[in-house]
Amino acid sequence: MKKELIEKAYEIAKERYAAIGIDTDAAMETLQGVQLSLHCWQADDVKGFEDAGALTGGIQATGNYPGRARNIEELQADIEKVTSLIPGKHRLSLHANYADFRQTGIVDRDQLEPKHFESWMQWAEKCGMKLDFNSTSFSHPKSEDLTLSSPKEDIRKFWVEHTKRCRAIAEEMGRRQGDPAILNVWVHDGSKDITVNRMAYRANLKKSLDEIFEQKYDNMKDCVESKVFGIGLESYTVGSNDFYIGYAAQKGKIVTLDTGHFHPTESIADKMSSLLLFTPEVMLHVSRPVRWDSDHVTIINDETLDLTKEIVRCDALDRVHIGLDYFDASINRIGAYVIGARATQKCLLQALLEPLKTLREYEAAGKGFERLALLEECKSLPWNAVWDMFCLRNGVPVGEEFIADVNEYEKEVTSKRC
Ligand code: RNT
Ligand code: ZN
Repeated sequence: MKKELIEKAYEIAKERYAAIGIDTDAAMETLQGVQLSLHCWQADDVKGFEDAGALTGGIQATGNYPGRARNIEELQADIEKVTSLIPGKHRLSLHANYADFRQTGIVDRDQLEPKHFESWMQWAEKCGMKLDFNSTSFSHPKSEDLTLSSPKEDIRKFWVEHTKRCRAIAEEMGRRQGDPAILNVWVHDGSKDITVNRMAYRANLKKSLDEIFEQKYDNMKDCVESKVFGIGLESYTVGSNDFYIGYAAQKGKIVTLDTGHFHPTESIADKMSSLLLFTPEVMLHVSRPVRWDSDHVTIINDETLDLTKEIVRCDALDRVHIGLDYFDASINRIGAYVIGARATQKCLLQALLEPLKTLREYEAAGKGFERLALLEECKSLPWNAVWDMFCLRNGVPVGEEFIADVNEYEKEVTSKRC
């Protein structure tokens, strides 16, 4: 795209926004500081490198588009490609089943140590990327319907040990990168059919979490992710929203809100201002549920816009960690990353360009018509010219130009994987 055209459009947009009291350069500066936590698992349909077989835990990556990453080198190459097409600096969120066993030999999940992620840490440092981490209690022979909440003590202990080790790995990542690594704990635990032991399993989960979190760390942060239901686990989810909100509020832990893990018309955006009053920070898994937790690629839609606006309206950019979580195996996977990450950033930019001061003045004065009118007008202000300028300044493709880059990478790299 012509540089002059982008600059011209930006100058006009800048003036247009200035007229409503918005500094577009300041908005871009703020956006520059927001690091998304890119999920490693879009590249390979959540398979990981343990050769564990089918994806379990009630989640599903549907589609069979060719070219998924089959090993660490391919996954790293894909992530490097993705980040070259997204403005700004971002983090990578690894799952525990993506350990590198090439130097160490394979160990089970209750034996994982930082050394199994050494090559990831070195690679991340080389790329200037910080890491986040996730325990993995699915896709494993000991992954029964219940893991951390299991009444079978050997099973429960195995997963407690696994999760403890994940915290130690996150601590090492955080120490090395000089910035806490976020450890997300999501377990699928639940029941397909009616259970008459809801309380007992939840008590087990609480006990397990207490054991897991006993050790204090300085370079990692814990978060817990709830869910409504998983496939084959439709009747009961041990780690429900109420369970984790209660737990996190009591213990000072972070709640992970996955936008696909609530009832279809429930507003996740509305949860921000409540959670932020009672828990230290919030972690997000930005996704796009279509009828269920389908993990479609994130796009600009009302849900994502509402969410980013709430973060900005709560003045909470420094307390909210924005991770992505979707896995679409039906389209080019690199493209899926780029679309979702850029869409999230575009929503954030629109949030940052909101004339909040004026809107709040209207609201305080009871001027409902004026507030609604300005909110409506904002929707069609030239935020996209600011976005184009943001991409230009970051040296990444502007507008739809990245389609050609993704296709080129497919031609040269991913199409050769079989
Ligand atoms: C599953 C949760 C969880 C997973 C990842 C792979 O419903 O959203 O975050 O997507 O752990
Ligand atoms: Zn999630």
